[in-house]
Amino acid sequence: SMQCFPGLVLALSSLLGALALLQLSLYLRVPSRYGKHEERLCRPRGRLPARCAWFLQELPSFLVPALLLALRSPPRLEPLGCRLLCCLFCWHYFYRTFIYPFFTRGRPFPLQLLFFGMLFCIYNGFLQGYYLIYCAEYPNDWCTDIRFTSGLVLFLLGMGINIHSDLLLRQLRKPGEVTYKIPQGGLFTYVSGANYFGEIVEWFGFAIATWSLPAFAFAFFTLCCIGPRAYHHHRYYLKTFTDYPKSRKALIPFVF
Ligand code: NDX
Repeated sequence: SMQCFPGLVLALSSLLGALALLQLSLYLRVPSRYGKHEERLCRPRGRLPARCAWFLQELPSFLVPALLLALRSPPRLEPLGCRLLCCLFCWHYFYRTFIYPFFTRGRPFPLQLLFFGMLFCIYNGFLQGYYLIYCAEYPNDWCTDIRFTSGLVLFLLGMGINIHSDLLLRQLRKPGEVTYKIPQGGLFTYVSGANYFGEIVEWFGFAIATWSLPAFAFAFFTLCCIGPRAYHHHRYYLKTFTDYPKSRKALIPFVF
């Protein structure tokens, strides 16, 4: 049966870090081409309804670690920290796979990006799940360690911000509408990328709570992936709406 190969964890985490840097260099200048940054809107072929696309894309991030957790024999019961942390990861992706897509009012999503997105979710789902279930060693009182508790608080706070902000975005449209408006309320009062800010806080919280290389690599990847996107959203709003709130920042309240 499977066992822990520390070299594999190190290799996969390093590659994730390298992918993060690649993303940063690719997407600082030009945004990734989906949503408001897709140029040719009138080409329906090669795109899937947002609902199916987000479901298919995010499913592996839920399924892979959930299966790893369920299928491990003998089941890993000790310490509690490992299972709790793995469940946190699955909980986020349960939301992202089974709840978020069914309410989204987003535009159809490009198939090509869907394909890469899915590959990414398989890769990262495996890395996080494999590490937590087969490799991670925590003392039995990890649940009371300051890293676990503060990381958990950040994770929950970030998740709350992320879900609330995505809800505010959704409410900007009636069903069937695909136009863009100025987001209002919640953290959108301070930043254009409130949902992204929440997601980034969430994964840095997860990294602190697990205190692990794979989770820090993923948090860094998230930052490099959606950080630039927040900046491009911000520029798009400033260009599109002359009455866009001047004090609003791109990603980090009051800072940037
Ligand atoms: N999916 C993570 N890279 C990504 C898909 C794309 O979960 O090849 C990363 C994720 C993938 C990416 C994923 C990984 C890297 C890929 C990339 C494609 C290329 C890239 C594979 C997997 C790649 C290399 C080179 C390394 C191989 O019509 P619409 O869709 O614009 O509508 C939007 C609506 N909305 C508005 N409505 C009215 N008025 C407005 N002003 C509006 N503004 C927006 O709201 C949407 O329906 C909705 C949200 O839109 P938006 O643009 O704010 O968020 P979006 O980017 O769609 O993300 C949705 C949520 C959000 O909560 C975000 O935090 C989370 O997913 N997310 C997204 C991306 C990655 C990620 C989390 C993570 O890294 N943790």
